[in-house]
Amino acid sequence: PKTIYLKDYQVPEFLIDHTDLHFTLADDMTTVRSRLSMRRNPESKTQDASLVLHGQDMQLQAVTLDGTLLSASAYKVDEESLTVASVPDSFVLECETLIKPQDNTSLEGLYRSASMYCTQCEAEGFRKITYYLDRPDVMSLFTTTIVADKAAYPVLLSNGNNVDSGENSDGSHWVKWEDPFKKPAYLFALVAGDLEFIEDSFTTCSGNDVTLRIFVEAKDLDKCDHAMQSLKRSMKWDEETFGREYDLNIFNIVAVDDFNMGAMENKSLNIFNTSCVLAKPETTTDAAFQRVEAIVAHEYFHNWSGNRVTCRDWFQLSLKEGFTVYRDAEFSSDMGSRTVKRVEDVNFLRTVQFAEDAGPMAHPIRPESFMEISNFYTVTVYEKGAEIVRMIAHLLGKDLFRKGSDLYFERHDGQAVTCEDFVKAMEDASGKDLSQFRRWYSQAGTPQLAVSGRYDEVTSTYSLTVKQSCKTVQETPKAFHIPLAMALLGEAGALRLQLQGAEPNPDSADNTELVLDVTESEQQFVFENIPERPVPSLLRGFSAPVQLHFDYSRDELMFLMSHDSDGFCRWDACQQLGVLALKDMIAAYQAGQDMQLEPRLLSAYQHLLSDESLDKSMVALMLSLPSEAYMAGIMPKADVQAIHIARMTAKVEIADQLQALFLQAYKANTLSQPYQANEQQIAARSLKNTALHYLMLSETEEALALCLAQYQQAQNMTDSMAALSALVNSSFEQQKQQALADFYQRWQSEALVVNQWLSVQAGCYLAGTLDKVKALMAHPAFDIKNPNKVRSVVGAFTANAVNFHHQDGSGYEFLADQIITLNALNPQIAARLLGPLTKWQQYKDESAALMRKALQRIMAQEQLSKDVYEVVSKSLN
Ligand code: B3K
Ligand code: ZN
Repeated sequence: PKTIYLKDYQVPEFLIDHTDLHFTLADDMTTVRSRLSMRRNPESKTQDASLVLHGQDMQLQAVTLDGTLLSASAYKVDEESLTVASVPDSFVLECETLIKPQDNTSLEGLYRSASMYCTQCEAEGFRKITYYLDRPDVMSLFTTTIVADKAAYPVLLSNGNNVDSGENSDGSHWVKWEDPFKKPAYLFALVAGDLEFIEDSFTTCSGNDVTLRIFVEAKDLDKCDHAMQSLKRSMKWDEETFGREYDLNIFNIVAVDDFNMGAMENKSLNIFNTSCVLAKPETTTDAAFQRVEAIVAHEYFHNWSGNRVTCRDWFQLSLKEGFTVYRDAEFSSDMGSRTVKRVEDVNFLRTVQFAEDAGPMAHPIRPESFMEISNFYTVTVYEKGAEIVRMIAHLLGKDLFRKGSDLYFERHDGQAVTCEDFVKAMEDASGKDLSQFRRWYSQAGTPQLAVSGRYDEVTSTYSLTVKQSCKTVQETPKAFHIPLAMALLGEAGALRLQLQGAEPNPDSADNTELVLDVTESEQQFVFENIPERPVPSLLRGFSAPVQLHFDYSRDELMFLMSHDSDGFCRWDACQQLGVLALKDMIAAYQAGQDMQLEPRLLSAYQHLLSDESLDKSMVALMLSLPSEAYMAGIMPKADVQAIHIARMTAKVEIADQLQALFLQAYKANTLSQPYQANEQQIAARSLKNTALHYLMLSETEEALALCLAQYQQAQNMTDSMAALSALVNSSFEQQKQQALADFYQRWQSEALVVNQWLSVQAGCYLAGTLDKVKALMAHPAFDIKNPNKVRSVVGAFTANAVNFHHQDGSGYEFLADQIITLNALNPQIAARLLGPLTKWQQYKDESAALMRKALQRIMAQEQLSKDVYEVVSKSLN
């Protein structure tokens, strides 16, 4: 496969003013007729070029140019394109193609899911529907006519407004849709099926009424409410927070079972994975309720950050994704607890994105090259991209950031633009210089920030020395502009900060936090009039996506954990104490010595469990030790077995020592009110189920009774799954088998619940899980063509570190087998599943060698898809 470079970008040679599509859906074959009104792009340097359209996996029937049928010699077709040698400056091109959605297992382009047809075009799926200029900087006005059997497909949807419809004498019917907004082909969508819908409406700030509909299979009609409420909250929030109003009178969401990712922001016709839209208490966990709200918001927000203003080319993907993730995170923070949301996001970023940035697939948020763009829908482009936008928001402050986003939307409405255009709008609106800051867009890697502090009693000064460095597999980047939010904590609270050489800081309450501009590889900041030796509170709110190193003593971490006014830093102090405690135990285990649990951690947890005034969600988060994945990421040549054993030993010790407190927390947080997915209830359930988890680790009869009672009496999926998961990971064999059987029996007709059942088993950390996983893949509930099932079994297994990294390499071999199978069926999913294998450099030599062996076996396959080839070849480099 060939590599495509950002530096080679050229404007399109042709433009498409109008795109008129006509689909006839039939069981054996779908016929697509397109009518494209095209002209040469006046901005293109080549004004005599042949017309080259993208297209693959279809059968071309006829091509017409300005009404004349072209003879076979007038055009050329190959695997990836249609070339018409000679065209005038302006013309109408018509194509008729045949496609087979029923055989399309890649779930890209037009495909069938259960009894419906649907599309997924981003990034380059439209070219599997018809020949086209399938690139985001070609924006066109679309009309779409769909013809299908009326009984089987009563609902026919596409983008924009329904402008006409009718019936034919053969039992088919047709609907014509017209989208008044120009858009790139990746935002095109079509749905046909026997669907039902719920309807609501929203009146925009300027008084437009918008009809909102969520389409699902009839059996899921009772699970749409939460998504609808989330949509309405999102629409309101975007008006209030970003001044963005919806621009059509109709907004549709459709749920489909077979979907490669979470959801897709097609103009006015968002298509969702059922797992990201359906929710009701009996079947859906709290976490999934929150995910539905966040994803509905995310896709809705794309209407402005993505659709009205779109990307010039796919290297600019973070322009819409990073910005939209930032927007949805702000929305979620406003809907619930800001601190909890921040901790969860940072925890994810530090565990997953830092690992990507340290591995062979590391890339800047604006990549410079790719073979297959689908491989670049990454945590780096999305989550790190959102952190870069967050830093801009901090550097500018709330009002100037809003001014910047207003300017960006106004200046570029209807255009396909670049990350540079975004930064420029922010600069122009604020007057701030972001030149050095731009390096975040072009340089990969996680900057390391080594900070040390020195207190001078004689001069009453405190100096912070900050050194930054960054290494990636490919290079050593130049210094980043890093906003370092900090405070200095004294015995009685945060100290007033007066930075040497800076304007005097007015004596007010809010001058106890500063954002230091770290711009050089080494810098010193001296604070004056510091009356006592302080403990620094650093990187508050996680003000930059960097790895902070400060040599805190364990007592200082204890102090920060209870005294820092920054919630993120309190949580992180607890995590870092956990890291030190686990490192001690890992070292002891590896040296064959007794593992001793850091007593401070125990007393910190004791304190957390005893203080009723603390936020329950935060307590639950702080009671969770750093994950095995996080530990593996910060320990060179990670020894997964040692990490797992040390961490389990620590947890069991904590469970045994604090049993009474866990029991008390369990009881105090057992709710009697009916389920609501609100902040307070979610917090209480999360603390209660954390307590249950620890209680079950002690494996007492009392804990078992509690757990079984919870399982049997649960009125919601959060409580049932927590109990089931505790049982599955326990040694109560008989009760476990009984609960698993009962659960399946009860929920077998609910696909999303069955997926949770699959995943709790695949994620079991006990020995023998791989055999169970193999058995699950033969279970009737499993289907390798359904990405949600694959993620629930294979994905959950690879996240199950101790089993996936079994020293005999069986986990790696199993994954390689699945990737080889999926390579032929669904290359995007295959490439995505490869992630864990590509990180071989993180692990101890024996594991790394076995991981490479599995990668080499995949590499040796014939007919590797571009997707898989790119990831495997880069990770073997
Ligand atoms: N924009 C889509 C992602 C499309 C992925 C294509 N491989 C969903 C989202 O980010 O909102
Ligand atoms: Zn997105």
